[in-house]
Amino acid sequence: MAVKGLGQIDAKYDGSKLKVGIIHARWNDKIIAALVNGCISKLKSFGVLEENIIVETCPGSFELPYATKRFYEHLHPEVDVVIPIGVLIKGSTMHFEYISESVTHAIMNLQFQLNKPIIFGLLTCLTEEQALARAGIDEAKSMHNHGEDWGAAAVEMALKYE
Ligand code: RBF
Repeated sequence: MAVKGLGQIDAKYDGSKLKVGIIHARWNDKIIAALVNGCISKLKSFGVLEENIIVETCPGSFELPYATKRFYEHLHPEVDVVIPIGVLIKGSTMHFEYISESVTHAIMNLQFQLNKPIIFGLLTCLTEEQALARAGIDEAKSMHNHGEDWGAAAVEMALKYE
């Protein structure tokens, strides 16, 4: 039995009135596509309407915090929750460490600056194999698709803590 993951959902949430933003980086696009699709299908399973899911992109994960800020403040102030999605895979230089840490802190802080929920849709993986498994792609080692968790977390945060 899996121990990790969101666990049992704690209430029956009706997402039919919610507006949700998804901003995804374009690096590691195959993995991103699976995560975004998993996220969208989970949102829909809570009743979020297709027309109320706004998908936008940015170049890479480093750009996610600023893109999220401007999305909320300028492009779509009507949304209830934003899910920034990125996939960082460790390479041979220090980029991974700097981007992972700074983006994580920036997203955390942004919630308090904007007073809005922001979901942590960032995979920080040591190998491509780890990232594929966490997007539910790698059949052999497949875990569940983490994008689904982010969709469920968004609905709960938007409705319970509105
Ligand atoms: N962006 C990602 O979203 N995932 C990555 O794994 C990733 N790796 C990078 C590795 C290097 C060496 C560089 C220079 C950039 C990388 N980026 C990655 C892009 C980064 O988040 C950003 O979009 C660019 O640096 C432009 O600001």
